[in-house]
Amino acid sequence: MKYVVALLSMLLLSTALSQEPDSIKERRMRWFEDAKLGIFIHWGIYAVNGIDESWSFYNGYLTYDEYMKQLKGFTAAKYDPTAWARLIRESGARYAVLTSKHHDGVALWDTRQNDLSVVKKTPAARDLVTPFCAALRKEDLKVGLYFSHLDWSHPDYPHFTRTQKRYDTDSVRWQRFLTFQRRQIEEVATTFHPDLLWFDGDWDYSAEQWDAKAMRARIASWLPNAIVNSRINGYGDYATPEQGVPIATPKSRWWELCMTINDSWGYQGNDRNFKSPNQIIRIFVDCIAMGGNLLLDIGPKEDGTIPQEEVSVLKELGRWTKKHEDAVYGTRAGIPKEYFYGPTALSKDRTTLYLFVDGKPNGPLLIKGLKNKINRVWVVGNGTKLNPKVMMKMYWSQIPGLVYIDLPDHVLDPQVTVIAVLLDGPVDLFHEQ
Ligand code: FHN
Repeated sequence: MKYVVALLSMLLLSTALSQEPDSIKERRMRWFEDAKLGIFIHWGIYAVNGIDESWSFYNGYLTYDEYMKQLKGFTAAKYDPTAWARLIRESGARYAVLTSKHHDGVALWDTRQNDLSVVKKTPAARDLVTPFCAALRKEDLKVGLYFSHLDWSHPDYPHFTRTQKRYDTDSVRWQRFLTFQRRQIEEVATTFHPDLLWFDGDWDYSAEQWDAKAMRARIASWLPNAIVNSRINGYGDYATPEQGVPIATPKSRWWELCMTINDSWGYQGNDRNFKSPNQIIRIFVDCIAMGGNLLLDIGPKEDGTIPQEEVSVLKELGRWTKKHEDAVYGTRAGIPKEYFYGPTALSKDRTTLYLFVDGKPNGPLLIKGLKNKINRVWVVGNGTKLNPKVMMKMYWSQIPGLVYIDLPDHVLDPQVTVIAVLLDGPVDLFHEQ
């Protein structure tokens, strides 16, 4: 009887989810859409040798046993979640996502489903997720937890490495794995109550094989207000482009670019290819201008310390976001590039247009096709009032004049300067008939 009730409630929930009114989803997504910036944290035993997370044994760069020897070196000896949360807050991020379990199957919490956790198998010998969640919440940050559906260590997961499969089709073993996966997700959901579940590793099997629809309904029953990313076979809430800044605005209303700060997700001491603050801020601006979020990844060392290069980047990112917070948090995608040759954003009521200016312009800024009257123009975070000049407005033409804005050198930000243009109402752009 209990099973029948559970099945029925699942069916009801999955129907309700598939018919979730836009207004309810919009409310659920609002903090995410306003947040703009999150910090991704890949932390696991792969930091011990400083090698690719999970992939290094899957791709055969070293044997599984060699990879798992890293368990003995993972200490979390200097893990300070309060300091992490304060740095994340200082970076301007409004949420963070920690890898609770990557494809290698090593859980960062005291899972009851098996012994493969940092609690039971490493010198860290404690749950690292609970203090992470508590520290984030103390800093008024939203909590995200990454979870890998696939688990290359689990004896019932069909894939072991790129060249070795445990089995092809064995419904008993696959169902046993699905039960394991479901129970671990339930642990993560009902123990930590994350605001965001960041799934990964759904690519080996279809939504039907993963029973993704029912899983999404279960998550809704455990966490009715939680947001779920796209990597649950099409049953997620938002798109997750990875590493490459989208060239065109993604079709999904909600999306988040996840990107490494150098070229590695986890800590790799040999990877010195850190992006500069200017490169990261300009990528972040591109995401804001296209109405999306940036999830910037850091990789703490095995002892829990965050590499100094990453701390420095997060601090400069924080300086910039704090100075320009009006043009970041709560804004929406800007106007098409035909009207201003650069990234722009709009206030929620669409009456303030923000222009993002890279470097030092060689002449005045130019806005075309703006039908609005301009009430005021100023430099965000600096306050200097600027004087727009409208030229080429012909009395006989419908085409709006050209708006020129001179930008004096002393107002320029060392990274990206932001100009606010207060309009006489919601932005109104001229369109050729
Ligand atoms: O395979 C993982 C990879 O290790 C990393 O965790 C990224 C982060 O988005 N996700 C997968 C690759 O898409």
